[in-house]
Amino acid sequence: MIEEIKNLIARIDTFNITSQDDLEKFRLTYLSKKGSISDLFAAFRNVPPELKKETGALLNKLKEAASSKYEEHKIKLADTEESFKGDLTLPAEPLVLGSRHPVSLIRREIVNIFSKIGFTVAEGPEIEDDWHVFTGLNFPHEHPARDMQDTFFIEKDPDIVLRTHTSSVQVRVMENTKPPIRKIFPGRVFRNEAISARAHCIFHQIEGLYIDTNVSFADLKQTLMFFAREMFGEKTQIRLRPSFFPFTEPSAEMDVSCTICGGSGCNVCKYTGYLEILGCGMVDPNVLEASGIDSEKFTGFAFGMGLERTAMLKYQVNDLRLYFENDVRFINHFRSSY
Ligand code: 2U9
Repeated sequence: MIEEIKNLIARIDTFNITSQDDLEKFRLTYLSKKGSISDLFAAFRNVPPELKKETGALLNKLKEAASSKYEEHKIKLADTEESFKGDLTLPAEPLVLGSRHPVSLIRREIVNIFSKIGFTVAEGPEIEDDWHVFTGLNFPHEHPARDMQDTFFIEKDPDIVLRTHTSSVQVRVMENTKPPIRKIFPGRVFRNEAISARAHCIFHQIEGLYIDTNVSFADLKQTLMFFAREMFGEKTQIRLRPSFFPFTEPSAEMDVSCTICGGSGCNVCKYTGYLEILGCGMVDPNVLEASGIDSEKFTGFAFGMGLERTAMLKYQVNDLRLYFENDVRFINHFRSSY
């Protein structure tokens, strides 16, 4: 059997493969189930024990020689025109290109706008502890946002939650950075809500934080005006309405003049001329102190907006669920944008 294997190795070496037919003949002769190598492996069972080691090694060498010669010629032949059986006159398969998700487009646009006035991006964990999501942000212990209805808790440890806002990243930055701080915080957030056209249990936010000496409400207003005009056009008007958030004092909600009618009134803005876009305010001194920032020396402003909501205003797509279904027919509407 040893001689037979050696002969086969030599024959494989000299076997001439110049066409697909030769390649198939080679495969059938040596490598197929009914080929000679398979027969030899079957016969190996009857080889006396003292010859098994030498015969086995040679058999493996034979198989390796045949397989590598086959693969090498298969690739070579695939590259030659002779092997091509298709019709070169047929039109090419269309290239299926992906496109950016509208939420990614909005995120990029907002990041670019704020980067023009010195804001840089910071990101942080989606799974957080109670301190960074609530306590460090001046949420009283009995605040309804902590309720199981609003927050996803980890069953085994109620101290661990899925963040309900990206403000937790701001707390982390304040703990680790000395002012001045001028950052924006994009990210995914989670709230225990039933899914509908207007609400989803996962959505995206972008928040901003500016802390320095002498930061005033006028700075906040000017920054947000700059943002609104860059985002929605230079004729955009803004309107601030008083509001309340545990982490800012005073707090406000900002509207922009309607992106459809420009403020004259239409059914999108319900004839008010304005659309709500974000919340904002001066960072509460308790929040600064909780993260080790001297509230006598420093003041700051913060703001936050939902990316899906901003995309809705910009692209006039009013069903939130569309942003999460990843239907390419929806996504491809945004192919030419930006
Ligand atoms: C720190 C201090 C202050 C961030 C702010 C809002 C107002 C706000 C909502 C808009 C729509 C969230 O996506 S939404 O539901 N956000 O109204 N966010 S001020 O204030 C902070 C954050 C962190 C340390």
